[in-house]
Amino acid sequence: MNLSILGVPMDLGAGRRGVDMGPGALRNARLNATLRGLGHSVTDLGDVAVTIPETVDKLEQSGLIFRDSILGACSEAYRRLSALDADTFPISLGGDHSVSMGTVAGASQGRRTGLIWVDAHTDYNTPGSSPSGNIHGMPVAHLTGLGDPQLSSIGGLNNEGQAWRVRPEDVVMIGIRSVDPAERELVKQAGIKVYTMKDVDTLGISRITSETLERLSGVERLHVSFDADALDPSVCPGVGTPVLGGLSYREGHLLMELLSESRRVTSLDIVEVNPTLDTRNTTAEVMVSMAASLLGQRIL
Ligand code: HAR
Ligand code: MN
Ligand code: MN
Ligand code: MN
Repeated sequence: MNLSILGVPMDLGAGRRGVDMGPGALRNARLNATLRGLGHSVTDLGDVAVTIPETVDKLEQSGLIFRDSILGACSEAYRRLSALDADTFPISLGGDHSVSMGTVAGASQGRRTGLIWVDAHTDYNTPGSSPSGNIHGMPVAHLTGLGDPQLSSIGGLNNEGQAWRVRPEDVVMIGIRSVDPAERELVKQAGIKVYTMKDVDTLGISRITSETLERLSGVERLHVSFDADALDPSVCPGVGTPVLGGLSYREGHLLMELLSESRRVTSLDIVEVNPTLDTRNTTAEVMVSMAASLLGQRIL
């Protein structure tokens, strides 16, 4: 496959600094060479330019924390990715999870897209519901059309001339164990399918993956957005918002292996890797291994 890698070194959406170093940490953990070793042709597109937080006022013009700069970086990621051939598989490197407002839209090529959101958090807050005001808790809400009108229109127009959006029924979340009170109501209202950690424990990843692929059988594109905090903090310590009781190393790999076998996934994000909170780049190395499993690495 032709793979294109795009870094979005942005920590403006997170409450703690440091995920802007995620793309460097992932490249340092041999992302590109690992994927080439699996037989892929890998093009690194470099990084999107991101505003340095110290150079602007936190509330900028909009009153939402760093909204204007986040909108700028996400729009640039959208432009870079939507310019790729439809048969190129883009891998976007965060950055905090707000980068996905641009990367999912760009990777979608204006098509109906299924979104597999692997995360401890549902990231379905709006500016009105968010307890923190941090935009990395809001990307899925914006991708489905809620929240700030500019952040929810990054994807331009679809083939029918309407604003491109992810349909709530095309979103499946896996690994969830932290949802804010008002956010819970929004997730329920939207009808988003959520597999909590309780579901992972009771059903198992194998059944969850087949149900997910069945549910998303009608989409043209399929995007995996993988937040490193979905994995247990004992596996991925280098994250800004760790939550106990996460996916094991093998559960993460099994999910990626089964998705790989389906041959349906068309794009990937790796986000929320924070080298300043990590031990010896472990989190980046684990996330590179997850990407490898999604892109064809097998045990035998
Ligand atoms: N729900 C919390 C908020 O909105 C924290 C969510 C953000 N953390 C993440 N995203 N890493 O998955 O502030
Ligand atoms: Mn997230
Ligand atoms: Mn998260
Ligand atoms: Mn378990």
